[in-house]
Order: sequence, then C-alpha cells, then structure tokens
Amino acid sequence: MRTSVSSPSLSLLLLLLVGVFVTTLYFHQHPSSSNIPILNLHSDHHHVVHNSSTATHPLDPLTFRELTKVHSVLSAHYSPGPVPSVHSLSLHEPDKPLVLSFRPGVDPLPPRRASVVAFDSSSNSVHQLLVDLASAAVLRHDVDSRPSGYPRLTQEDLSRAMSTALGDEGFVAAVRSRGLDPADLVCGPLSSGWFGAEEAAGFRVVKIECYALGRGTERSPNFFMRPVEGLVALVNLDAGRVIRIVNRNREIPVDPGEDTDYRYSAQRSRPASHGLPVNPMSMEQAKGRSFKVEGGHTIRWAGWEVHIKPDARAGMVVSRARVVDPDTGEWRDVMYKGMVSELFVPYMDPTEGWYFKTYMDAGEYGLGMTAMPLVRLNDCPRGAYYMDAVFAGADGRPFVRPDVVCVFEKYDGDVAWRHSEALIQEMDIREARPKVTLVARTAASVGNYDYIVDWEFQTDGLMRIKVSLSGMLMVKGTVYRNTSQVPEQEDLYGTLLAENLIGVVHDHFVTFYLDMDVDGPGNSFVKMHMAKQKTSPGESPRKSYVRVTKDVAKTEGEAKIKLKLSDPSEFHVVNPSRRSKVGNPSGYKIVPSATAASLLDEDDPPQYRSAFTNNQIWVTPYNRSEEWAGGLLAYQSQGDDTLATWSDRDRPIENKDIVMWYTLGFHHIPCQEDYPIMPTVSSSFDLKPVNFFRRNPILGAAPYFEKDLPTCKPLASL
Ligand SMILES: *[C@@H]1O[C@H](CO)[C@@H](O)[C@H](O)[C@H]1NC(C)=O
Ligand SMILES: *[C@@H]1O[C@H](CO)[C@@H](O)[C@H](O)[C@H]1NC(C)=O
Ligand SMILES: *[C@@H]1O[C@H](CO)[C@@H](O)[C@H](O)[C@H]1NC(C)=O
Ligand SMILES: [Cu+2]
Repeated sequence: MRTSVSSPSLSLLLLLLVGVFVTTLYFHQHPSSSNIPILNLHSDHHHVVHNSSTATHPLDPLTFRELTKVHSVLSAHYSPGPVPSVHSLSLHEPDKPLVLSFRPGVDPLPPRRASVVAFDSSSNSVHQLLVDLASAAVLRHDVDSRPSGYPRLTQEDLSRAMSTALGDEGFVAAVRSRGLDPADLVCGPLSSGWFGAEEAAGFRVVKIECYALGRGTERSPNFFMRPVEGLVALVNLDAGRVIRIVNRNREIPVDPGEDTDYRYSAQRSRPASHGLPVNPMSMEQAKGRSFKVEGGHTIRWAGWEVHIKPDARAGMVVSRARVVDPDTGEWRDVMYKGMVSELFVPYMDPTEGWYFKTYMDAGEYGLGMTAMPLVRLNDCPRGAYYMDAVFAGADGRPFVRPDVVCVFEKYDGDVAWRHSEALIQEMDIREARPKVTLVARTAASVGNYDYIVDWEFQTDGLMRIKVSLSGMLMVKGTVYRNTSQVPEQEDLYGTLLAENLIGVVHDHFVTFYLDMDVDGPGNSFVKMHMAKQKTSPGESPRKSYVRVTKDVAKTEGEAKIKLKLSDPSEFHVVNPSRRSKVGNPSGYKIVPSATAASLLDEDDPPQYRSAFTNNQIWVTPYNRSEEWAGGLLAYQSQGDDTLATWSDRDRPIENKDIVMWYTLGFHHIPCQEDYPIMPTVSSSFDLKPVNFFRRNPILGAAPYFEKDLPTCKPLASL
C-alpha cells in the first residue's frame, strides 16, 4: 500500500515538525486577509504590505519584491534549464565600511545583493551565487560538485523524505508488523549526522522515525509521547529511495500516551487546581510605548539604537547596536552583529535508533525557517511590535511568515539602582530607580523542541542574551513501567518519565556569533585573570588576597577559553585606542552565567563536527565568510569547516576587528515535570560595559511617582 503525501496525518506532520506551511494555516484562520501571501493585517499599529515595502537601511532584509526579482534573475541565468533547489536566499550584506559610513535619509543604499545557496541533486553539486539586484546580474556563480556538506534541508526535502519512506513497501510492512496503520502515523525527517561511509557516499540521507498519532478520540496532538521505538528508515533523499530499514525493539509498546494533550481546550475541562488563581496581568504604559521603529527594522529606545531582522538560519540577527553617551551625546558602537550561529543538540544514547541524534538545528533545519508566529499576549505582552519574516522557498519564490520577531518594553519589578542612607538621618535619603528593559524575541519550534531567544537591552548599556527551552522532550519507548523493573546494571540513557517512556539525556549548546565593535572595529580580547597572591611573611595580617593580572590575547590560540570556577578570569573586549580620562580602555565584558561544557570525546563524530563547542569562548579575526560555526554547509558536514578549524590558523587578533564566540550550554537530565510538555528552562549571558562610560550612565534616570502610573483600576472599583 502507498500512502499519499496528502493524507491527514502527513499534513499535520508537515505543520508540526517543520512549520513552513504555517503561513498557509495562519491565513486560513483569517479569511479576511484576501491577498494571502503578501498582505499581513495582523501587526500591531501598522499594516505591512509586503509587495510594496522597500529597504531603507543597508542591512534590511531582502524585500518581497527584491526576492521576486532575484527569482527572475536566477530563472534567466539557468534558462533554459531549471533553477536548482534554493536552500538559502538572503541579503548579501554590504561590506562593513559601507554600512558604517551610511547616513540614513542622506545616502543612497549600497548596492543590494543576494547570496544564494542552491543544490542540484542530479549532479550532487552545491551552487553559490551572488546576484546584483540593480543590474539583474549574477556576479558570481561557484559550483562545488564534491561538497563536504550540504545546505539546510528545504521544506520540499522534508516532505519528500517522508513520502519516500511512507511510499516504500518494506517500510509500510514494518509499520504494519507493529500493528499500526501508516495513516495514523506522524513521521519525522531527522538529520542523520555524519558517521562515515553511508553519509559520505555523495548524496544526502535522512532518517525517518514515526510516532503514533492514534485514531478517533484517541488522537492526541502530543504524538511525540508515542514513539514507534526502534523503527528507522534511512532514506537517500536525492534518489528518493529507502536504503535500509531498521525494525528493532518490536516488544516495546507504543504507549497510549493518555492525558498528554497540552492544549488549553484539553485542560479547561479539568477540576480547578488547588492553588489560588493568578489574575491576568500586563505592563501598562500610560504614555504609550517609548521605542521608535524606523524602516521596520531599526529600533530606537532609551539610549540604544539597534537593527533587528528575522533570518532563515539564525532566527534573528541583531546589528549595529549603538548607545548614546549620556555625557557627550555621542553615538558609540558596541556590537556590529550578533546572532545564534549554531545550535548543537547531542542525545546521549549510543544505540541503533538513537546514536545519530546529534542535531545542528540552525545549519540543518534553520531557526528562522522553523520559527512560528509568536502568540500575542502570551509569547509577547500587549503593545509589542511584531516583525514579519519574508523568506524564500525552495522554488526561490518569497513567502511571508508573520510575527516571527517581537519587540517590547519590559518591567519585571526589578531595581536599576538604589541606596538608602542610614548615616545622615536628617536628610532622609531613599533613592531607587525602576528597571525597564527592551526585549527583542523570537521562538523556533524545531520539531519537538522550542527555543526562545531574547536580546534584552538595559538602560545602563548592558545586553542580556537569554535562551529558554520548552516544548516536548524527545522520548524513547521502553518495556519498563516502573523503575523497580529496571535491572541494576542497565543504563536507561535517561529517566523513566511515565509508563513505557524514557526522557533521554541530552545537551543543548547554543553558539553565538558576537562581532563586537567597541567604539569601532579595532578591538582586543583581554583576560583579567584572578589568582591567589600570597603575602610575604610579616607583610600583612592577611596570608593571601586575589590579584588581577591583565593578559591581552595576541592570537586566536590565546583566546580559546574553557571556563573554570577555580581559575577565573573576566573576559573583556576593549578598544585599546579609546581611553577614558583616567586611562582605562573602553570595553565590554562577556559575563557567563549557568552554562555547560560538552563532555563528549573530541574524536566522537558529532563532537568533531561541532568542535565549535570545545571551548566556551573563542575569538577570531573578522572574516565575512566565517559566520556559521559549523560551516556554511552543515548538513552531513564532516567537521573540516568549523570555528575550530578556522581558529587553528592562529591568526593575530590584537587590536583588530574581532569576533567573539560564546557557547551557552545546557545539560538536560529529563525529569517527570518535563512531561508531557516542559516548563521553560532558561539561561543567559551578559555583554556589560566596562570602563566604557565615565560613570554610572543612568544616574539621571527618574524615579516613578504615583502620578506617572495612573492607568489601572481594580475591577471592583469600576
Ligand atoms: C500590493 O498588493 C495590494 C493588495 O493586494 C495591491 O492593491 C497593490 O496594487 C499591490 N502593489 C504592488 C506594487 O504590486
Ligand atoms: C514502582 O516501584 C516503587 C519502588 O521502586 C514502588 O514503591 C511502587 O509501588 C511501584 N509502583 C507500581 C505501580 O508498581
Ligand atoms: C576567510 O574565511 C574563509 C573561509 O574560512 C577562508 O577561506 C579565507 O582564507 C579567510 N580569509 C582570511 C583573510 O583569513
Ligand atoms: Cu533539553
């Protein structure tokens, strides 16, 4: 029997696992928007008409019309043949000096160009093209017919992989051997990693695993909790055929997964919980929002100006972050570009159905491609400004994904600074300032997992970058229903979460690209090393103190940092030629918080491919071709084009335009509370000014008074 791609289970699958069809669904829910692909009526305060929007900033993403034009240039270029499948099509950002010297509203935009990565499966060749929009010319066209990796999978690749598996008689027979009907399954196209022969045979492979959606009233949206354990089809994506089927562990039942529906509609019918209800709450701003949006992507708020855009691979890109100096009014550069460069998620189970689960989500699937529209009032508060993404599909044509990024002001009830003076009581000094911040947020749903990435800007010049994890665990079926049944010597590779379900141990490593330009591009990386200094006998009643020594990294090799509590340093990016009045170089430091390092063997294939996680911090000289820590072509990559291989060149980095890389890690030993959907787990790091401002830059901040906050009245008083 053959199952067609249009079966209900498959369309649901496409929606849930991949999400590229979300646009269609979204607009189906809003039949009022007649011009479906182009018009978005749902942004707060403004209606973006994507077919007529134009770029006004050199870093603005390609517009709908520009993408359409690139598509026609490509069609003409390849004519009379077909355009190979387009895996990436985005703005080729102008060279940095052009962007830095651009005066908005005065200068014409630098030439608008597009970078295209296409793949021709018939010749196994990766095409990289550079297209100039004004001249409609293809400026460069490189063809690599022996690529050492592949671009991220397209929507078409994912559905083709699934229809290949479900159209294979052997696979369907294997499904039926489990007493399951293929029509009741949801199957996931999983990247296969790279482990040698099979993945290096000159074509792309995908692994297909299935989950039981159930039927009738048993159908549950949380199919992730019903794995068909041990059934994996290895698919040659380019030939469209199944290479091999593994059908093991047939004794493991497909758990009925009762009561795993996480939707509100399923929870509403439950008896009330035992705690007190928490009343809805929102942030009120009597005078309206205080940030301004120019040209759709440039955000000005408090002393900040920053350019923010959705990106198919990184999810969100933050560029040209600048702050105004409160002393002089001068606009000062902080960061030229920051984004998630890669997201490495290795699972800790070496058995047949699991060993390959070592995802590189940005390079293999794309964090923007998997970002869904944010949920208003819940993902982002009232009054948020939403940005739509305009991405290109595999056919090279643009489509609109609404509300992929939101920007909002946030008040957590925190304090920006304070002091009460107890020693001079007659003056009654009690000063405190509320802390309000600006957040830019995006959320990717990469299959089962959700990643929320926040860039938060504080008025004191600090940037906090936060990653929150939620969604569903990737679980493994087991015969065990109670931990008491598990033989003592058996490694479950995880935690028994519920009957017949193991949450497998795994890590998440989010590697950030941070092109710091502190007061301009010429920066150095300085380790402020802290160590115990013993006093000489008789020098002091103290036997020891901590002494700070400064160590400027000369080359990349001196800037490979493994964080250690017992051997600490602060890590500063400074501009050696910009000194304060008292002589300190202006700088920003990176302040890690809770994080995790990879414990895998450096020779383990997934770790070798993701060797960019071998250190928590790296510094490289700026090179516009080195942005993706796992290599431009990360799918089935073999680890020969990573941050680690670039950095091995040990290039000079002192007083140069440098890029800092930071990996925020999470070890995840699943627990029962992560089932059936995980409450968010967050961690963050800060980029904090050090000797950048003359003094506390928010000394002049005003406190709140009663008259400033007049808006809300309790219901009872109305
Ligand atoms: C853009 O779409 C709108 C709404 O369908 C239409 O009225 C308008 O003519 C289009 N503009 C261009 C430049 O295509
Ligand atoms: C599961 O095992 C624990 C002991 O490990 C025992 O206390 C409990 O009763 C068992 N539950 C069931 C349902 O068998
Ligand atoms: C820039 O990066 C590319 C890709 O890693 C590399 O081939 C090239 O040599 C680099 N250029 C410099 C000047 O390091
Ligand atoms: Cu996790």
